[in-house]
Amino acid sequence: MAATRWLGRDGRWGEMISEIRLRRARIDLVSPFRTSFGVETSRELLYVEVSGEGTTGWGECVAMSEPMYSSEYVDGCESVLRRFMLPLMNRDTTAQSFARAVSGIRGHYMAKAVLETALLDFQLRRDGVSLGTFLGATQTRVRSGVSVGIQPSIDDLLRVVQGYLDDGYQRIKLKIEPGCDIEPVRAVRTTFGDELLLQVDANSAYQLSDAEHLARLDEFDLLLIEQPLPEEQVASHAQLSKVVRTPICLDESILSADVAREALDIGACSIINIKPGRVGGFLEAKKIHDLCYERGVAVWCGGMLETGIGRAANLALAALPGFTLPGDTSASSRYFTRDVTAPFVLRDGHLDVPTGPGIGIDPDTDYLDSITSRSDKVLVCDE
Ligand code: SMG
Ligand code: MG
Repeated sequence: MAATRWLGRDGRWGEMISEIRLRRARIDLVSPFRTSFGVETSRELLYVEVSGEGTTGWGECVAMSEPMYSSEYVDGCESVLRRFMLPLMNRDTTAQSFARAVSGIRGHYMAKAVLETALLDFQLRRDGVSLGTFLGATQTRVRSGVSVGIQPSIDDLLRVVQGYLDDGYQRIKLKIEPGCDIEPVRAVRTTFGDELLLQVDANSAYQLSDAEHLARLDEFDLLLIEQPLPEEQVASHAQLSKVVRTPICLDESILSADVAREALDIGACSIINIKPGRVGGFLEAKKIHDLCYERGVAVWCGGMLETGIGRAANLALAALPGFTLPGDTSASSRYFTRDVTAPFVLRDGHLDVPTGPGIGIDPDTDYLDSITSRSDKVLVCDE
């Protein structure tokens, strides 16, 4: 292929994009993951690969196969990428210019994020800069927490939690739902003691009328209650926080830095779970971090059952100074028997932040190909 170099706005020569691919794959989870909205037994994957001049940038879409966590789902992401986002691309589109170009498309944060991340990875690899350095990381490793799905019985729950603590996880998050909340939390707190960093996540399963019930969690000294009420009911979370003493953390509701600012201004939450995929990408995620850091609001990095590609990028973000709480950044073995990259391994309760260019890790292409159902060239730029 002819050499395609371009003079970037920064005055430096860089490689142009010659090809974009959408890859669909599927990977089984080591155990079913049950939340208040459903059970995941495998992960439907959508990767975006941006290539040019021998460099490939990767993005992993965080959307699930069904629109149960939020309105987005993986087939929908692929569709909106193909119909409305990829047509906005040029050979010299950057993550930053892409973010501006798609700002007029409402919603579809997870679709925006996967392409923006692949573009960012592409340009950072080209420039030899790690994502962590680009974002302003100050930590070389991050404390790992683990998200524990709803279990069939309290005995099962205690066994699973014990296993994760034996692995070295520094914080436990319990998924809860109405009818499965106070007693499991009590059992975990009683069994593992007051020192355990413990929090819960309801994935929007409660109503404001459950406020008194949720206040019963106060006695367990939790770090936070994550997203108790529906995504749209930001103001109701402010009401709830007047009844419940445990800090409220928002996940699904926080779709942008503007929403984060408003939520903090009205007292809807005092902690924020930042997921780049949920807010349209790393550029917006960094804005939320910076806003919270300025205000002294703690943040932590959420997870969406990512494979190594998405996990590597999340770790770079989680290394920013405002990420003072352990995230749902668990080891590869918590999710998969074999990850698509070299596995992320827990060492002393931490995961290392990749230091190589871009996201700092490459997929094992043979293995990835073996779980791939299709890989489509969607944009080819020929001289
Ligand atoms: O990646 O460890 C992970 C999953 C963490 O609980 C987790 N994610 O609401 O925060 C959340 C959920 C969303 C995905 S549930 C299938
Ligand atoms: Mg959550």
